[in-house]
Amino acid sequence: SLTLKEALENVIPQKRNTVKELKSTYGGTVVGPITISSVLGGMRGNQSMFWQGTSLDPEHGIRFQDLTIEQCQKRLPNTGVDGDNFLPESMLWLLMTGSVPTFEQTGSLRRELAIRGRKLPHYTEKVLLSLPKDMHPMTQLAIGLASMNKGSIFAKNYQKGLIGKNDFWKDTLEDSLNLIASLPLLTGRIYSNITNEGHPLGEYSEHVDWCTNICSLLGMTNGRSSSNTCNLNSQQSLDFINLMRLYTGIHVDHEGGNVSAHTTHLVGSALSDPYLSYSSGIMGLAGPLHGLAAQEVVRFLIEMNSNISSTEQEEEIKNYLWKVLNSNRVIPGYGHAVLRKPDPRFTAMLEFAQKRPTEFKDDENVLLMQKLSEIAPKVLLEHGKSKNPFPNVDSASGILFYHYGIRELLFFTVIFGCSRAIGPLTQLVWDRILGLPIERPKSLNFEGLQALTNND
Ligand code: AMX
Repeated sequence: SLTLKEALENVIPQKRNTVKELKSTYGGTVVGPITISSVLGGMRGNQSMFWQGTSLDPEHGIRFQDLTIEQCQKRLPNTGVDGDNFLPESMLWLLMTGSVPTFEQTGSLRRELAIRGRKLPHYTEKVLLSLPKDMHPMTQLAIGLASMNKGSIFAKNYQKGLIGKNDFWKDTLEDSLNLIASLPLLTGRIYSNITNEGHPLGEYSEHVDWCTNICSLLGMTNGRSSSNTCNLNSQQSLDFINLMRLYTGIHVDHEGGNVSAHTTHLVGSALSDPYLSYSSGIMGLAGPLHGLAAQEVVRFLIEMNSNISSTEQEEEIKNYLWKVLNSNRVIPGYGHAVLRKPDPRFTAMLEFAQKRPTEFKDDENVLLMQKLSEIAPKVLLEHGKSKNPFPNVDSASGILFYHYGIRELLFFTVIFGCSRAIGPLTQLVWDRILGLPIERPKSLNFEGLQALTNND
C-alpha cells in the first residue's frame, strides 16, 4: 500500500493545475467586500486566505475535508484492538491527501511516526533540561520546537541551494512529520520538568500509536511516582489514551484563521522551516484569548462547585450564573464567534463521559459540566446577548483531563499544541506544493480610512 508521501504525490498534479487555472482565468474575480469594521475588527469575516483541509460552518460546525466529526468517527480507522476512537494519524492522512486512509495506511503512518519520534535531538534535550522547572509549559514547548530548527532538512537544503521551488514541499513534509513525531517526547519532557524535576514519567515505544506514547510519557499508563497522586488502573489508562486520541483528533484545526494556524502559515510563508513556523504558532496558542480557554472552564467549574450545595440544585446553579453575568463576566466555555449550534467537538467530548457513567458518577466537576450544558444555554438565552448560548469546544476537555489526574492547568495547552500541529503543518506542506507566496496584506492608516469615508 502507498506511503503518505506517495499518496500525496498522486493528488498534487491535479491540484496544481486547478490553482494555475484559477489564477490565469479567474484571477480578477472579486471574493467579497472588505469593510472598515473588518479592518478595525480583527479581519472578521474577510475571506482572504486559502486553506484546505478544515472548514467551519455556523450550523454544522467543523468539517475535516468535508467530513463532520460524526462521519470521521464512523470512517477513520482506529487501532482495531483497543480503541473506540479514530487515531489522529488517520486524521493527518485525511487532511494531507483528502482521502480517508485504509486501516493499513493508518497503521503504516502510525509506525512511521513512532520510528521518526523515538529520539529528541541531543541539543533539544539539553535545552529543555536547562530550563527553569517552573517556566510556563508553552514557553518550554516553543523553545523546544524552535531548537529543532537546527536539524531542519528544509532549512539545510534551502541554504545549500539544493532544492527547486517545485520540490520545497518534500523537505517540508519530512520536517513536518519529524516535528509531529517528536511531540510525545517533547510533551513528556515538559511534563516531567514541571511535575517531576525532569525525571522521566514513562517510556517511549516504537510499537504503539502516537497518543499511547503521549500518555505513557505523561506517566498515565503505569501509575506515577511523582508528586502527583494519580494512579490509574488499566481500564482508566486505556480510557485516558482514548480521550487523548479523541481530543487530539478533533483539535487539529478549524479553518485556518485562528491565531495558531494562521501564525504558522504566515511565518511559513517567509519560507521559515516547519519548526520555526510551528513554534511561532505555539506562542499564539498560549494566549488567553486562544488556547487557554479550557483552563478557565476548569477554574470556573471548581469555583462554582465550592459555591453550590450540589450539582442537583438547578436554582442555585442558575443564580450563580446570573451573578457572574450581572457582574459583567462571561460564562467560560459558552458562545462562539462563528458557530450558532452546540459545538460538535463538545458533543463528542460529552459523549466520551456519557459512555463511561461509572467512571464519572462521583466526579462533581464532570457532573457539573454536564448539568451546565443543559442550564447555561437557557440562562444565556434569557440574558439575550450572546449570539450562541451553547457550549463550545472548551467546555468539557479540561475537566476530563483533570479527572484523570492532569492537575497542572497551564499544561492543557501543551496537549492542545500536540493536536494543533497536525492541521497547520499539513497546510504548510500544501502552501509549498502550491507555491503560495509570502503573505503581505496592505495596511491603511487614519488618513487612508478617512479618505475612504469621504468617498461614501
Ligand atoms: N457569557 C456571557 N456573555 C457572552 C458569552 C458568554 N459565554 N458569549 C458571548 N457573550 C456576550 C459577549 O461578551 C458580547 O457582549 P457585548 O456585546 O457586551 O460585548 C455579546 O454576548 C455578543 O457576543 P457574540 O457575538 O455572541 O460573541 P463573540 O463573537 O464576540 O465572542 C466568544 C465569542 C467565544 C469570545 C464569547 O462567546 C465568549 O467570550 N465566550 C466565553 C469564553 C470562551 O468560552 N472562550 C472559548 C472560545 C472557544 C474557542 O474559540 N477557543
